[in-house]
Amino acid sequence: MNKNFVQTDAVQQLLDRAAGIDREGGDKRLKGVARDLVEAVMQVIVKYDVTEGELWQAIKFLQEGGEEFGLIVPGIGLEHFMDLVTDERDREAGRTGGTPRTIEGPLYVEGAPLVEGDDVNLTSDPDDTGTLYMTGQVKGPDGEPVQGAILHVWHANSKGFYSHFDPTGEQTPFNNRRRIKLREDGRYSFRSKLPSGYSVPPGGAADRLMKVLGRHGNRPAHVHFFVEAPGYRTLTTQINFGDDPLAQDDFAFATREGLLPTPNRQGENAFVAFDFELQRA
Ligand code: MBD
Ligand code: FE
Repeated sequence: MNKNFVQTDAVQQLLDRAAGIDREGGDKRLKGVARDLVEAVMQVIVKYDVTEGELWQAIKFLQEGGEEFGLIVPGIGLEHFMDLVTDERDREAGRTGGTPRTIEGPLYVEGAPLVEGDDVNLTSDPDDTGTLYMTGQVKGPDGEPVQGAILHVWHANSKGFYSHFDPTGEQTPFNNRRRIKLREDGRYSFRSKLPSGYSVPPGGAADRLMKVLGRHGNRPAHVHFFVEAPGYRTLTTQINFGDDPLAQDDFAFATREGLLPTPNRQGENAFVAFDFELQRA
């Protein structure tokens, strides 16, 4: 059919009316967003000759997959796209430098225990893996130690499951999740049971989507961080293990240059030294 069909008067009028653009009231910005989103879907329908049956199949997928949108958004690259958008906006504003940001993902939980000291233990539950030892320092743009920092850490257990989201129901709340209050020198050191990579729930919406795209829903072993301190911009980031086979094939596109340390493995334990550099607020 005519590739420009969406541009015809009848369709353009339909779009304006459907988004309430021809009326008073409502939210002006959202009207524009809604209109353009629907228009983009219409363009896809025309380009791919989508049938009515296929449209309803897609709607059914969206309805059933609702609970897994938090996984689907990183899986289709949208969450990492927002990293790239933020980077670009920063460049335009002349804000550069510091540890790269990368996606938060859907598995952070607020309110983890606040702990302090050296070599703090993040793991509450027994686990059969070795131990991850991490050390480093939070610094500012001039190499100065950042004072009053809080390091939020969260990661999966040896089966790739996160507390609060574990289908086996085996983990106590906040296992492998802590907020670490850092000293005035910005240094941190913690130990935690070594995480395995994450996989989306088998047979779920994210898994089915990955399969029809000829992809997989797996992530390399990784550790998430927020780093916050007064006077500095909060950093959302994570490290992915550089020697994980999926280090360059992360279904969530979270791995970035500068965030791929290779652990120093000794027996079943692993040691990672990693410094964070924050931008000033
Ligand atoms: C994860 O552990 C994760 O970090 C992301 C981004 C998506 C799914 C699972
Ligand atoms: Fe994760």
